[in-house]
Amino acid sequence: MNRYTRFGAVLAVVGVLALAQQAAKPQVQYATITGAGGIEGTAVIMTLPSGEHKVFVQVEGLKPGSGSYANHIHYNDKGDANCQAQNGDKLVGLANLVADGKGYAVAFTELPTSVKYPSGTTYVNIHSNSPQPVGASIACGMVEMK
Ligand SMILES: [Cu+2]
Repeated sequence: MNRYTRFGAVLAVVGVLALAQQAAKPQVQYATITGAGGIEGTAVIMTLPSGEHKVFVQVEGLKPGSGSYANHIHYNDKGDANCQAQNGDKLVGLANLVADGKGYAVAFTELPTSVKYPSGTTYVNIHSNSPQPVGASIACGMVEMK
């Protein structure tokens, strides 16, 4: 290998690495969650190049030790799902949030590539857990592109 071919080989490797890095960049969306009684939290939705989604939800201000809370990504066919209107009649299920002794909860959900992220606006809803296991919304956040 002479100097020039070696230089060319290095350039090629750098180029491939740069492309790989670009292709591997996940897309990130997030939601700032707020609710009555000082409930607040954040959801981060990472979409990997493979189409897989990783969803992290953290919330605080729940009643300490108050059990598990259903939470979902809500959307609708019209594409205008909105927290205030609570008009997202379709949903993507997420792992339950379980309130610890301080009222904190964290949940992580991996959605397979078969789950396409809904089009239109979406929101993350946290539901009350009493008297029924999946009650009305107690906190919500619109999902925005980072
Ligand atoms: Cu829901």
